Amino acid sequence: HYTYFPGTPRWPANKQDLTYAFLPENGLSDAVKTVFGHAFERWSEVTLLTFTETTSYYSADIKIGFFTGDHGDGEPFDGVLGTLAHAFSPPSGRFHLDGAEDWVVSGDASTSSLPSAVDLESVAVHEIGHLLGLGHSSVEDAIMYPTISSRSRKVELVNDDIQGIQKLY
Ligand code: TQI
Ligand code: ZN
Ligand code: ZN
Repeated sequence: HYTYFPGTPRWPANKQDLTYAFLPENGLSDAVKTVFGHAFERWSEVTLLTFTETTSYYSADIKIGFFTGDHGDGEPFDGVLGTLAHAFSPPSGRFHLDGAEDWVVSGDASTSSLPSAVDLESVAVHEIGHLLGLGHSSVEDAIMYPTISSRSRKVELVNDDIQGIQKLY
């Protein structure tokens, strides 16, 4: 079953149209940005929320960046595997990914030559759930279940995820 963060934080009702931006210093490719776009779409398809990319990092509601090691928020990244990413509860909008991971942007992590390959869209869909206010789910198939088998792809919301987000928004 789905959960929420303590106090059930959510984006305000008058803020259904959210913007997101990528940390300019990361210089991300269009291919990487497209993966995040698809991940946001999975949540906008089942809610009244919309997600629009903006080039203004500092005014965006959701700020996406890749960082390595200590990056100033008290939750340092740990190199390959371990913590892959973290996102904070609403209305923080901070979405950080570990730049040390072997992110798979297109193609199939399960057939990667790297044993540490991690599917970017799978992690993005999960972290966006956190950004919107979902905690972890006890349903194994749910996007918000707290583990993912290595080198696997899990990007489809299941009923539990959908019920959780639709009750919130
Ligand atoms: N990052 C953890 C996560 O996003 C961070 C975390 C731990 C957390 N406890 C939390 C976030 C409680 C919010 C609330 O769950 S992670 C997965 C999964 C991670 C893990 O790097 O371990 C995914 C990131 F679910 F597969 F284990 C993405 Cl999909
Ligand atoms: Zn961080
Ligand atoms: Zn999580």
